[in-house]
Amino acid sequence: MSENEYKAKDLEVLEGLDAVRVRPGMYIGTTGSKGMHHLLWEIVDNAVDEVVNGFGETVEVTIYEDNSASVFDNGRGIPVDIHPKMKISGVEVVFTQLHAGAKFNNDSYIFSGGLHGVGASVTNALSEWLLVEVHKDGRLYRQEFHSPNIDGKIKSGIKKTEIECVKTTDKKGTYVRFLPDKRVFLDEKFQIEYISKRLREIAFLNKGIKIILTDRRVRPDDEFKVYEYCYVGGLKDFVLFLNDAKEALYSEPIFIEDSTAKFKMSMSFQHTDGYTESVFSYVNNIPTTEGGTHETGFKSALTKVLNDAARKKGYLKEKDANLQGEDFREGITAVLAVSMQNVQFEGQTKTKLGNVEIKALVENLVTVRLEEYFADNMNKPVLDKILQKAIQAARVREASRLAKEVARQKNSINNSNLVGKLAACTGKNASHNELFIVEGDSAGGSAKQGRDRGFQAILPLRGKPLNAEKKRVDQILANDEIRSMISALGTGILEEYDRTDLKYDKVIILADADQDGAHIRSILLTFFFRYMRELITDGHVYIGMPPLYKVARRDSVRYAYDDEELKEIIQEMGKASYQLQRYKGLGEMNPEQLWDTTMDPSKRALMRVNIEDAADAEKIITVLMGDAVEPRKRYIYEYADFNKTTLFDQIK
Ligand code: 1YM
Repeated sequence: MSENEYKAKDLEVLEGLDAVRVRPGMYIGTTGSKGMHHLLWEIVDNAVDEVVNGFGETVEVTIYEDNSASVFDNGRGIPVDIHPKMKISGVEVVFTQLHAGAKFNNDSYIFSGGLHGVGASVTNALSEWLLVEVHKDGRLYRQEFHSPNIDGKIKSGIKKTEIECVKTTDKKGTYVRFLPDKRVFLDEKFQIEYISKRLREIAFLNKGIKIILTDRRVRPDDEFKVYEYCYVGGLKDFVLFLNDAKEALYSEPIFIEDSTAKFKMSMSFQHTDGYTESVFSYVNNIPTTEGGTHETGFKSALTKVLNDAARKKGYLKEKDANLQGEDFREGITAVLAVSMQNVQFEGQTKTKLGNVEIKALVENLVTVRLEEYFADNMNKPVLDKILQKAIQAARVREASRLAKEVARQKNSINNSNLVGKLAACTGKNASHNELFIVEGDSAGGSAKQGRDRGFQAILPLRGKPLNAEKKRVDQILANDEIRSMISALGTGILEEYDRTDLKYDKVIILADADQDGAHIRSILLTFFFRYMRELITDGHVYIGMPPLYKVARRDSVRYAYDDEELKEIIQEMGKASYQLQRYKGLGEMNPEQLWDTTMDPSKRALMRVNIEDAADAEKIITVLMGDAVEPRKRYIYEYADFNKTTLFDQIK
């Protein structure tokens, strides 16, 4: 009960502006630097509102040596006449009544920054002193406020003087100067970089208004520093500014602007050759860092219009899936600003626009205007640039998604994928183990029987695996033979490739010594080159060399690996009779023969695939696997000759 009593007593005491001083955090967030700058933003907001609504052109902000700040606008001037109900001047209402002012029930400001806007009275409450000068109807009016310490108690923002006309003037507008209270903010000082950045942002957001910032604090060169911001291009200038150090894909940012009585929208974007997406959004000049309904509307419109265009222009075929929004936003710099009434903020930091009706409003407007823009033949090069970039982004996205998927599923694929295919070896030491990838089931069968199961594993391939050069990564990974291979090796692919997971020291491709076999070897090498390049560069990939001929005499058998060798053997035999067998494929060898000729480490010949120069190798593989038929034929022909050592070093 005593707690409740305390609260009630508390509330009684906290009348008017004194409440602000007791709980400043409730009104300005913090009593640190940010909170102190908030005092300035309250006054700036009022000045900007007046100018943006067409009653003036210029806002001047000045920071003085005593850490006071002033704001001047050349608008109508805050009303100076006596408020009929409150019996005090308009100026006094604005600076002493919490939440007072036109913003809450007045038609002259349609939109106002002031949701932030706890009002100018908070600035007064947390200042040591505050001075207001109003130039109106040829007269200059002045009123002063202060926060004196009376009998050990601080009275916040009470008037020091009545409003009075001090002289005539030929100016119009409102001037407010105040000193943030050191009893609240201690030694915090105004920071010119922070202030200039925000004022520049306000100038970008409010096309054509002029903002002048002067730093009158003594500088080494004894000159005041003056910043001037005025952007006739508005958000378009903002985007150009943000992209200043970047390479744009087209020179003119796209710009859309529209307004009705109760709603205003302005938007601009430009793509760069980078990869980051920078979308900035605002409501009534306030940054909506967490986005919200306006941003969602903009993004859906962009995605829809560009997907439609991609289809119309043939970038997407009928069977192709739509690109995703993020594909169209890769490298984009976009700024979206709306002005509206009854703003609802949501989210963790209350910086997310929640008004649901805004999504459709923005989406429809952006859709219609973008369609118009891209329908214009003049803008075709811009559209092409955007679509090409998005297609490329989608490819990369898809590749990395699949690589991740493979990595994630590595274990589950391993088991389910290899049942009945891989004949594993019993040895567990990867650095001694060998994997034979064998063309065809019958050769696979012989290899399984002929091998040393202690360290040799066999993976037979049925038919030809997919040509990795011609297929997209998803098609490659849908291929059963390739999935078995990935699973058997254990490393994953692309950026997920992990050499420490490799289960074999030697990966030996065993294919027939004919053109078909050469083709399969090429396809496998292309796959390794593109998806497991380190497997090659680490020196794990080998080509097995089965013999072409068997020369048998009564008591001995010899094998020839090419025609040259055959000639030599026959010569050695002299006049003796012999039996000559030409192997048409691995399948013709029985398990013993396959072991003797091709698998036994003490007798076999292997060629290590050695790609010294990856760029060169890619060229060769492109020739091999690309669409040009003639160079491919020529290459396969040479490649089928096992003595060629351009790509492979022969080792014993
Ligand atoms: C340097 C700060 O506060 N300018 C400013 C404020 C007001 C007006 C003009 C104004 C508003 C209206 C009519 C109206 C304000 N007036 C009020 C209130 N600059 C700065 N400039 N005439 C003048 O909204 O109808 C609040 S803000 F409440 F007194 F009308």
